[in-house]
Amino acid sequence: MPERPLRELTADELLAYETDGVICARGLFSDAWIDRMAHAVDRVVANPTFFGNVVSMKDQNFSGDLFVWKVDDDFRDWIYDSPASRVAQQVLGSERICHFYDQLFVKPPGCHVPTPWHQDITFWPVDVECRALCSIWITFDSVDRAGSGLEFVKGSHLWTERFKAVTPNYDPFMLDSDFADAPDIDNHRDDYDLYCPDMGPGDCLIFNPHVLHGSSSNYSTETARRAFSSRWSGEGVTYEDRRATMPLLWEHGLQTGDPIGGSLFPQILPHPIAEEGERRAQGPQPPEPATVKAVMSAIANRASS
Ligand SMILES: O=C(O)CCC(=O)C(=O)O
Repeated sequence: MPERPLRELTADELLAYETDGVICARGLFSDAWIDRMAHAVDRVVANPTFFGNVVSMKDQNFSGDLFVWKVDDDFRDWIYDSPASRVAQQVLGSERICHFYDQLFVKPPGCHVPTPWHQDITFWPVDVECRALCSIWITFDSVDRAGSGLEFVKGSHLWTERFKAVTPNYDPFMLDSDFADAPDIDNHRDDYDLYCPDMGPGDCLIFNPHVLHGSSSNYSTETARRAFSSRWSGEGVTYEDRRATMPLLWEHGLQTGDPIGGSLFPQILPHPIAEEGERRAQGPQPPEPATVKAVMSAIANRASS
């Protein structure tokens, strides 16, 4: 069973999550977890997964990766053993917690790749009005705004607009949706209640899937900005087969309207389900070449149509 966090979130933090859509929480994870995952991030950056090679921008030193837990044992253990699921359980107030997926965002010193302003929900193959999801973004370095600290528009999770998913490389596949462009926050910064806390290694941001957020280039010439998000789903989140959402490279067996769960989105709390984790427990599970081929050719067809 997952470990308990070093402390529970306070009532004030839980209230701020509801009103602002984001909180910065410190002191939840042990040094052992922080060290272990910092090393794991370095290893994955040096040996990206198939997905990592697709989403990284190697010529600009930006490394991204997704669903790393399927092939890397430290990331798998983060899901099953670390306190992250329990933190999500507290934030979402949900007894059942499934792991949704993990995503790396690594910007070495001088990596001039901003993350455009976006809402996460439109990236994901779920009903866009589902609220019982959260991300836990953990940094392994000291970050501030100029060092590509993640920045949020407080309260924007309550807006009714849904915006286009925009990736750091402006992937045309993701942009091919009917949602509106995100507002031009950077040129109207005074119009918004912006939040970008200075953070140290092991601090995390916990945020709502509808809150607008983004980050600048890493302007530091000395400090790397290594971070990853683990994303969690509570009760009532349903799968939706919608275009312009992140491709899923593993069979999941879900149809539109089904609750999130199963071998790609395993339940962790109140307890893991043996059959869901069975295949992964036997060893790394890279995607099947046939599934990758089918997904990549669907993307290429959309891009050219
Ligand atoms: O780290 C970043 O620059 C982006 C993170 C992000 O957008 C997310 O985790 O949802």
